[in-house]
This record gives sequence, structure tokens and C-alpha cells, in this order.
Amino acid sequence: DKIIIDKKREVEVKKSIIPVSQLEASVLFNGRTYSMSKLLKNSLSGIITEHKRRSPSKSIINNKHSVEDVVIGYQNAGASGISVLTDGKYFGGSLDDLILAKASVNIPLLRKEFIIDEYQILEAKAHGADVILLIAAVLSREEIKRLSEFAQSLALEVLLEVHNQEELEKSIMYSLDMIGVNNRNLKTFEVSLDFSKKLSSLIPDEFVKVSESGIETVDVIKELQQFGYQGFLMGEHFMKTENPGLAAKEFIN
Ligand code: IGP
Repeated sequence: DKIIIDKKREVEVKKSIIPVSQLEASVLFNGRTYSMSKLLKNSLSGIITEHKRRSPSKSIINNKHSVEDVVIGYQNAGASGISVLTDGKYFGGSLDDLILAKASVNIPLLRKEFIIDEYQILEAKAHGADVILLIAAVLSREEIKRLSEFAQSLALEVLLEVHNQEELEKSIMYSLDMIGVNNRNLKTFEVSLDFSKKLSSLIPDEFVKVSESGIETVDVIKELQQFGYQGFLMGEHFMKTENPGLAAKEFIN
């Protein structure tokens, strides 16, 4: 997988520039974290908004708003959390975006990244994340276990993303907080809400269920709630508008 090869190289370079001790010494590293899973359980709508400038499937989505404007708008809209893309090459994001988001809002932040190494989890914490994403499609069960336990040892929550039954079954373990079903196939970019519907009954009740990608209407959310979903990760539908915060507000209220 091309992205993972790129990531491995990226991580090795960063490790040689910024040592772990420097990450651990940062102010944010030693600060408190917010629980996204608790917020989702207690929220009526459970919308996790996303800051995403571009994507491999859609190219440019939004390149005119500042991170601060977007995330403050999302918080005002009543979002239960914000996912911040930090991958530069494919999504036009950065860890600086995460820092800016952290400085602007006080709701849970998810570092949206292809995480393959503990170093990226230390980075996430040092840049203000409350939650990390782990993608089952690119990790073995042993890697998911190692990385999720490491995240929890830093008081970070873990959202584990799956796309099919096999990925779900290999990943179930108690060091995860939320399980997300990605409605988008990361290889073909095809989107179908059927993935969330089909997999919901296989996710144990201990985990907060999240439906990710391709969500555009309140009706869809109501339908997915019937399948037990409490979190809904939405990026493009808001980011592509003139005012992402306002679009989220109209959606949530
Ligand atoms: C948001 P959408 O269709 O609302 O913009 O999707 C989010 O689910 C999507 O960006 C995403 C993603 C990912 C991006 C889900 N899993 C993994 C990068 C990597």
C-alpha cells in the first residue's frame, strides 16, 4: 500500500529530527484529554465533524477557510468532536492544524492519520489530540493491540476503523473505545451506507459505534441510529460549503 510506505518513511525522518523526549516535554503532552466516547453516549445527534482540505477521491474540497474559523464554527454548531486530518501528501493537513484546533476549541479532537508507529501516537498527544484513529485495513491484530494499548496508556481514546466483517472480527479487543465503520472503500472510493448497516450487529455493545463517510442527510443519521450508531463522522458535506460551521449548525439543530 503506497500510503503506508510513504508513512513509514515520513515517520523515520521525523524521529531523526524531533526526539521522543522533546514530544514528551511539550505542554500539551502533559495536559488533560477529553473523552469523545462519553460525549457521544450523552449526545442526541453525535456528530463528529471533520477538517479536511482535500482528499484523494475528491481533490480540493476547501482551501479558503482557516482552521480556526472551521473548528470554532463546528464547536458552536454543537459538534461532539472534531476530526483533524494531519496527513499532508494526500489530504493537505498537518500537525500544525491540530495545534491550531486545540488552541481554538475545547471539545475532543481526533488525529486523523494513517498510524503505524508509536511515535505518531506520541506526536498526537503532543499536538493536542484526545483520540487517535487506527485503521484495521493496514494493521495486524498484534499491531492494533500494541498501538491501542500504548494510546490508552497516554489517556488517549482509540477509534478503530473497519470496512468489512473480517477486519472487524480480527480487531475486537478491550483496548478500543469506539469502532467506526467506514462507508467508503479506501481502495475504490465507492461509498455505501450498507457497510454500516451490515456490520452493526457484529459490533459488541461495549463499544460506541460510529458510522464514517458519505453521510449527507439527517434522515440517514436517524436510520443509522436505529442500527445502534451513536457517532457520525462527517467531513465533506460541511467542508465543501461556503461556511462549514454554519452548515454543521443547520444540520445539528
Ligand atoms: C469523513 P466524508 O465523506 O464525510 O468526507 O468522510 C471521514 O469519514 C473520511 O474523511 C475518512 C478518512 C478515513 C480519511 C474516514 N476514514 C481514513 C482518511 C483516512
